[in-house]
Amino acid sequence: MHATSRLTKFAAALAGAALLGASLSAQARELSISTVLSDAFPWGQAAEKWAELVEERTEGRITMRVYPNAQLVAGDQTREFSAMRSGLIDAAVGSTINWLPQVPELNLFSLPFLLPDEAAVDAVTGGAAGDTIFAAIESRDVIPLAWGENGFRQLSNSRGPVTEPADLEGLKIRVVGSPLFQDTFTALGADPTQMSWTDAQPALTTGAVDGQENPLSVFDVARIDQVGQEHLTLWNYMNDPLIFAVNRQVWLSLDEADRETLREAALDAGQWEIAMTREQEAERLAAIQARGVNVAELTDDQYQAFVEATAEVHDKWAPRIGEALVEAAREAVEAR
Ligand code: X2X
Repeated sequence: MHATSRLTKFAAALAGAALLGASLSAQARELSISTVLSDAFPWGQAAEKWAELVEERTEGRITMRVYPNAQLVAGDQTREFSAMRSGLIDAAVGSTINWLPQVPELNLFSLPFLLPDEAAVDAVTGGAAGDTIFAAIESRDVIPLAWGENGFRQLSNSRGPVTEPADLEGLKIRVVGSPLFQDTFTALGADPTQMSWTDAQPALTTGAVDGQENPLSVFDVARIDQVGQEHLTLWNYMNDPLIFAVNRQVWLSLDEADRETLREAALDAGQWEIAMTREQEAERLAAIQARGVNVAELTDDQYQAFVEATAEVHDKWAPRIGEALVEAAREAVEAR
């Protein structure tokens, strides 16, 4: 009798503890955020900022843990979107270049010389074209929340100055993402080869490739000058926006208030990171030049020669991206 009642009390206490545990775990969440670059770069800092704001605004109830270097997809950055779509990754701050194999509309940003300056980028991401892109992502089970920016991608190589298409003749250039990049660099007479960022650095070091293209922040932080890339061309041939996003199931599992918190935090972190990336461009360029890199800026005529040499890439890719989307982007750029 005595023993039974003690047992009953013990069982009740156990059940109570389990209930408490269940309700706590229903509230406390840890979400993974994938990035390609670490917090040594603005890109990784964008993800850390998002995590920090969410943790602060949910008083620690939602923790977002950043996994840099595409480690959740074993370095294969072009699989990040699929992994997020299937739920292997909860969230990501990702580049349109890495997600475009699964979301063809994202090739828009890689159309060569479509977006000449920051105002053009903002007009596209902030307008009807940006809405279409977000809808395209959402139709693939991923909820996009905000834009960030890796930056304008500039060309570097170990061979010599590049100021006209003929200078690229035969240069082996590392590219990532999609066949669009193959087409652009082939149209310019270069020899493009596709590989991940993890593989790119050794390939530059050994001279397996002659050149690469990345924003100034990446060139600067990764010390690309130290792997023999002595020549840099500022040509703004494409901008590489980042997108903050969450897997749809994860999103649906959150209540309204938490969704709003995640969205607001992503918007704030994105704005903060875009402003920082742009502000730092001048000092990064100065640092790169101070290390002895030979920097070429294009005259209007030289720029125009690159535009003309890659016009065929627009003709080929506009139908694949969506004519209406490309047109909306062009209009936004014109009207900026
Ligand atoms: O791989 C690259 O070049 C990088 C780091 O810029 C991207 O992830 C698109």
